[in-house]
Amino acid sequence: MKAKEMTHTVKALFAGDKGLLAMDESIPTCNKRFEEAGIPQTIEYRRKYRQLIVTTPNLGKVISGAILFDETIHQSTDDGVPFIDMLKKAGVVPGIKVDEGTMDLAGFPGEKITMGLDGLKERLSKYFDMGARFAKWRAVITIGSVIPSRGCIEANMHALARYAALCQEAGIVPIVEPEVLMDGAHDLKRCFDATIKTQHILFDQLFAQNVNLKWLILKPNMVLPGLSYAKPASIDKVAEATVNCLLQSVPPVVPGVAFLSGGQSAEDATAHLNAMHVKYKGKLPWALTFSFARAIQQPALEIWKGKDENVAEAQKMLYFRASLDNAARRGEYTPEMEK
Ligand code: 5MM
Repeated sequence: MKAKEMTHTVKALFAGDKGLLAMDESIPTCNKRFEEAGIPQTIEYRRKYRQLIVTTPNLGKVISGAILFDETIHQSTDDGVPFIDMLKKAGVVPGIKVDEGTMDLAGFPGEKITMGLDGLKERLSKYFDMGARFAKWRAVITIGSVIPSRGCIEANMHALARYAALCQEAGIVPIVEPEVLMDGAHDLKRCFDATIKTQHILFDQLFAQNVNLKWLILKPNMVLPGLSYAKPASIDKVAEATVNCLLQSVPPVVPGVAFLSGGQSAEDATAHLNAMHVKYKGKLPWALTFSFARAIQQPALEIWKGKDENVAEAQKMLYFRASLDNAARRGEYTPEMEK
C-alpha cells in the first residue's frame, strides 16, 4: 500500500482554500454541453476545450486537483505537451474518472447502476503510471414517488466501496460520489432523507470492504429541494441541512468533503459553500471544499463558444469562478463579488 503517496495526495487536494475542478465529462455529456452552446461535437473541439482549461494562467493558485476523463488524459496541447504534464507543472494534482457510466438497474424501474468494476485493477495501475493520483466514481440515486429503493442504494454503494478498495490498493485516493439527483419536484426533506440513507449505507459498505477512511474523499450533493419544487430553500437552510446530514453520516476520520454542484447555478453553489463555512467555521471534523464541473466551467464555456479568439476571456472567467469558490472556502464570499 502506497500510504505516504496517498497521505500526500489528500493533503495536496485540500491545501489552503483551493478545491477540485471536475473536467471529466464523458463524451455524451461533453457533447450535450457543446450542443447547448453551439459548439461542434468533435474530438478536436473537446481537446481544444480541455486545452483551454489546463492552460488557464495561474490555475494552480485556485485549483488543487483536476478530474480528467479517459479521452482527455491521453490528449496534449497544440505544442504536444500532455495535459497531465501541464497540470503537474501548474501544481494541480491530476485525477481520473474511472466509472464507465450508468445503465438501468435490472428489477428496479427508474433506477440506475454504475458500471466499471471489470478490469478496474489493471486500469488503475495504468493510470497511476501515467501520473493520476486520485480517482472518481459516481453513483446516481434518483428521487421519485417510490424511489430510491434500498436495493438500488445498496448495489451502488457496494460498487463504490469495491472501487475505493481497488484504488487504495493501487496508491490512488478514491473520491466516492454518491449523487442524489436534483431532478424532480421533491422538497428538501426528501433530499435530506435520501442523502443521509445513501451515506449511511455507503460508509457501512466502505467498512465492510476494508477501505481506509483516512485516504478517502466524499463527493456528495448538497441537500436541496428538487429542481421543479415550487419554493426554493434559503441559502442558510441548504447549508444547515447539508452539514447536519454530513454530521450524522460521515465519520470524523474522513479528511474532507468536496461537493458537486449538481445543476445549481454557479452563484448558488458558491453561496451555499460559503454559508457552510460562515456558520460552521472551526466546528467540523472534516474540510469542506468544492469539486464542481458546471458551477466552474459553464460560464467559461458560454464565453468560449468554440472560438480561438475567446480563449483568453473564457480562461479569465474560469479562474474568476474558481477564485470565488476559494473565497467561499474562507467564508468570505459575497454576492457583490460577482460584479
Ligand atoms: C455530478 O457530476 C459531477 C460534478 O459535476 P457538477 O458540479 O456539474 O454537478 C461530474 O464530475 C460528473 O461526474 C462528470 O461531469 C461526468 O459526468 P458523466 O455523466 O459524463 O459521467
